[in-house]
Amino acid sequence: MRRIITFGTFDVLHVGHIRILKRAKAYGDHLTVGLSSDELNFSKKGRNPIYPYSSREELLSSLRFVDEVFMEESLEKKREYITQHNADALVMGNDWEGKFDEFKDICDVIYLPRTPSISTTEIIEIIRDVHS
Ligand code: C2G
Repeated sequence: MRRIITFGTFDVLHVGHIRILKRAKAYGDHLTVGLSSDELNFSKKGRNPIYPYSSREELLSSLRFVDEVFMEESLEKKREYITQHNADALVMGNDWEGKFDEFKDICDVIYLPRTPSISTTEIIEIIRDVHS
């Protein structure tokens, strides 16, 4: 069995998230998602996620191509998480191109093209504009 791991916040779930998760799963048989804690998201993006961790976790766990979700508490713990979850491959969107090459000694590291023209930030801005 080939195990895949990916990481992200997956806030305000959209088709870009669905596509990367589906494509990630296609590289193996089991997909684990390291889902950023609310605190980690705040430290990465300077704002709280729209959906709290429990809702983001419930949404991702409901997807048929996601087998397991755990809380990513620190960006510094990737090596530990990859090892703990026995991952054979780490898959990330290519906004992270090159950033995780240091893990090539313990697993395959694969970057996939992002889905163009959609992001959580853009969705938030559109909704904000509609209401202003
Ligand atoms: N993504 C995508 N296409 C989009 C938007 C996002 O393919 N239009 C991908 C990103 O490349 C990423 C995943 O969806 O692989 C999750 O995106 P985010 O929730 O924005 O994740 P991020 O905040 O980049 O967190 O440790 C790494 C970080 O936790 C990654």
